[in-house]
Amino acid sequence: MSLHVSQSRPKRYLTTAVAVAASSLLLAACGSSSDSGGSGGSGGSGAGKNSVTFMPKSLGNKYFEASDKGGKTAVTAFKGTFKEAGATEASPTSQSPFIQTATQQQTGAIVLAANDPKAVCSDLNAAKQAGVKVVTFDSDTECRDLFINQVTVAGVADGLVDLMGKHLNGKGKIGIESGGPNATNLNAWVAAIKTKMASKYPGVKIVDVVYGNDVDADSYNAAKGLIQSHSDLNGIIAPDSVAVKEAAHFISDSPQYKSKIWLTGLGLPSELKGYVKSGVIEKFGLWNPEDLGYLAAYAAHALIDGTITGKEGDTFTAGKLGKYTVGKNGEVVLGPLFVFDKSNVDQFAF
Ligand code: RAM
Repeated sequence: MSLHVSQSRPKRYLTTAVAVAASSLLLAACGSSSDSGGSGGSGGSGAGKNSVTFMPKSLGNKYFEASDKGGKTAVTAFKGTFKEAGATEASPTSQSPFIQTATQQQTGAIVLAANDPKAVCSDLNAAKQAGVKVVTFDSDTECRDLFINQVTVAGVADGLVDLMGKHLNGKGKIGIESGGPNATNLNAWVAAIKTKMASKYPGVKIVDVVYGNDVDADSYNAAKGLIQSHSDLNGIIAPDSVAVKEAAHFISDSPQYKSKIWLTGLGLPSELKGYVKSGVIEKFGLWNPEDLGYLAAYAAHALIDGTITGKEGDTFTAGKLGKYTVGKNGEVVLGPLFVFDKSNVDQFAF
């Protein structure tokens, strides 16, 4: 199972992550955008055919800081201009003004993780009309040229359901804690987790689904509400990096739940390793978010230079990750779900 993490990478990542985090904090004050030029741009705005504008769900989320860092590495490698634009809030409408600005600036491609599949469509369609290539990553919408999917929906659901179902020996009550209530990826995973759990572990009942909006405080309170309102709860699946981190945070603050609630989900090793060591969480899943951004940037580049149009069977090379083929519905899949636990959690920089 390859996660494309080289031995030397963690140290380098840590150094730059500090810089990325610091700049994101500054941007997060008002919601903003930032440039980093290569030779492909046509000026200070970061516009130009070879410019790629990354739009995460929100700024300040470490998961998207990692994916955007991977995107920047790729854009720098193909000598384009990298730009990141977004707001601090992951709401359905928060991405629209940034899409409009990037279109006016004639960016070559927008690479977006959609907070809401419908709310962004009129602006993305206008961008496409103006000649901008549109790639989604992490969370899809129909109005794009290509979707870079981290792991198939079934891959995420199977992995998380098996972790929980096996731990509970097929019997118990659990809740799901998600992030943004409109996000395509999260809603697809929640639906698939429900279906898979019912068919594979019918004795494990999902009693509630709560949402933390990808915000720390909301996610902490969602976990608290879920646990306190179901006294017989045995576990939580949190398929969202902010939700799983804050559920772990709440359980850590409330030791009476530590041996009672078995928590798993999708999270960053860098954010969860302390909780793994203190026994709040044993196993969780993810992919390499840096590679996701890196692949999305190369896909944008291939669309911009006409190597691909996004149709099934198109192939392109994504730098160090190698060759990828576009599958059904204009989708490219990065790889399988990777499971982290105390044996490996220290080995990853993201
Ligand atoms: C959050 C976001 C993102 C998801 C990760 C696991 O950061 O909801 O979409 O893929 O968690």
